Amino acid sequence: MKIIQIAGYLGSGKTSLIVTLGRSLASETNKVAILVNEVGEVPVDGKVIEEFGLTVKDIGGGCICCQVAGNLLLTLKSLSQKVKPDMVIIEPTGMAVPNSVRDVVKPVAGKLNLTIGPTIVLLDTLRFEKLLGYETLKRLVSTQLKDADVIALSKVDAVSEEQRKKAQDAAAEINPGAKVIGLSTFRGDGLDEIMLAMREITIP
Ligand SMILES: Nc1nc2c(ncn2[C@@H]2O[C@H](COP(=O)(O)OP(=O)(O)OP(=O)(O)O)[C@@H](O)[C@H]2O)c(=O)[nH]1
Ligand SMILES: [Mg+2]
Repeated sequence: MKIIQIAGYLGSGKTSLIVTLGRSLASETNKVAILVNEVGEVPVDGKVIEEFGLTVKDIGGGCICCQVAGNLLLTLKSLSQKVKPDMVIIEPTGMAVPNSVRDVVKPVAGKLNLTIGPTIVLLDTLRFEKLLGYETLKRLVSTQLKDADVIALSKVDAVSEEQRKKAQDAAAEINPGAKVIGLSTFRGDGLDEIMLAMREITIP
């Protein structure tokens, strides 16, 4: 069971991407489980994804990286025993720090037979200047980007080539080691590259 995180700030396009990828991945032979963590009362994203006939386990509550860490582990344990998917895609809340989630998963990887896949962090090209402009937000968004193995510059259909380039430079400055992919879930840009990264990247 390979664990993949699709992270990024609120509204960066995580769920849209996961639903789109989930459809393609589920049409292949392997089973894909999706874990969505919602802050609010109503697990809207869980419902959205359920409509596409994929496995959803909404772990609700606060942030999976801290308060409900126990639940994340229990969820992974029951998935690995009962559902046995090849891939688990985790969408943490937009406020989560991806390495906190990885820190929860890593210690039990051997026992639960988990492979750690890439952390893919979305950077919204429509809003990146705002996000990186406010000091408090900047700290969170930069931390998210630093934890990325892959940075997806999201919504490139909605910005100019110049804006996209600026976002790419900002991403490369914060995390020069990450693979950067231009993404438009709406138009289809970058989806194949992201699928490839999900299959091929394994974190030791
Ligand atoms: N232009 C454009 N908009 C997009 C794209 N993908 C998502 N969006 C829009 O961005 C908004 C947020 O998308 P979501 O997929 O809900 O983002 P999210 O990161 O899951 O949001 P939260 O779970 O609330 O943090 C929605 O209005 C989407 O329609 C894209 O490829 N291009
Ligand atoms: Mg979402």
